[in-house]
Amino acid sequence: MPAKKPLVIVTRKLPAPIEIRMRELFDARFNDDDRPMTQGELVEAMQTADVLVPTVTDRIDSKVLVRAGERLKLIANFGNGVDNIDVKTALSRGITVTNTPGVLTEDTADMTMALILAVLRRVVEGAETLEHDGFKGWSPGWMLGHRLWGKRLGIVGMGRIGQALARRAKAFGLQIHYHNRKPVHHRIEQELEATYWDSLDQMLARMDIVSVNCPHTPATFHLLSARRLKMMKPQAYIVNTARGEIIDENALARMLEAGELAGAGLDVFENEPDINPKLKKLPNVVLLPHMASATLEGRIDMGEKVIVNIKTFADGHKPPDRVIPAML
Ligand code: 8YV
Repeated sequence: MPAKKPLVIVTRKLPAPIEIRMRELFDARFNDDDRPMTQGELVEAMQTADVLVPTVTDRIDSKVLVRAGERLKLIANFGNGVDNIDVKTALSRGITVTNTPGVLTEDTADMTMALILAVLRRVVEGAETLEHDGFKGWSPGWMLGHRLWGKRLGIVGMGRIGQALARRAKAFGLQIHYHNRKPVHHRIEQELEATYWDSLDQMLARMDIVSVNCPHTPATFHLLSARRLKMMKPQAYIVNTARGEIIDENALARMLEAGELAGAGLDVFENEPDINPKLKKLPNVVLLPHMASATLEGRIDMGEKVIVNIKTFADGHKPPDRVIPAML
């Protein structure tokens, strides 16, 4: 990294306080109109910059990485998930990769809880009925949803977000179950009164609600495959605020349509921004446009993390949020 201010290219528009601070610290170039970069523009940026700050909408694959310039030494991702980056290829070319863990946890857990509530209690359907003048008066059978209290929630991936969701869900009277590569510390398990399932298949078959909260890696692509989705109870619900690729979206849409699952709350999709048209037509589904972590506070915290990672790296130290192969 040169002694002068590093040339930092940010691919999307970030909150003003972050861009101002970046301007003070770095030779920073921004994307004022916020249009996603093409692969060609990304290559151009990677040939010019010392540091690239991409987001989930940038595909940093091996094709663009092999064309990166000599001076590109850091990819400081504005985001927690790094499935948009071929990290192995980056590392093999001497490029450090960082992300923004920890600061989106509470917001994402809030939205996951909101989706659980929305789907089981038909919140969106109810609001839409009013919008379309469909409320003709109360009746005992009007808009019946399902009670959360006492139901079993199976969390797939008990990392920071999974645990934050579990804390909220416990307060709503849900019983916490989880599948993870390994059990969490017994003190956390005790606090959450959580039950660990070594076998994802076994857990899925017994849950009333399943929430996906693990990262998308080659090992978790279609983790919820058609075969596994079929193991779920037809009365069960599924919620995903992690990555669309973790669920076989076509299989899910088919099953929801056929009534083989009760409903779904989805904030993420396999081919964003495209959404399986079948999903859009279903009444028992709440769809959100990848906004689980979208709070101003969260975006500023993410930007702060990006700045700390770049500054530490530029000062010759190891940035705190390095992505290492064991995380992939
Ligand atoms: C962010 C996310 O909005 O950080 C992540 O992994 O999925 C999102 O919540 C997005 O990644 C920003 O790049």
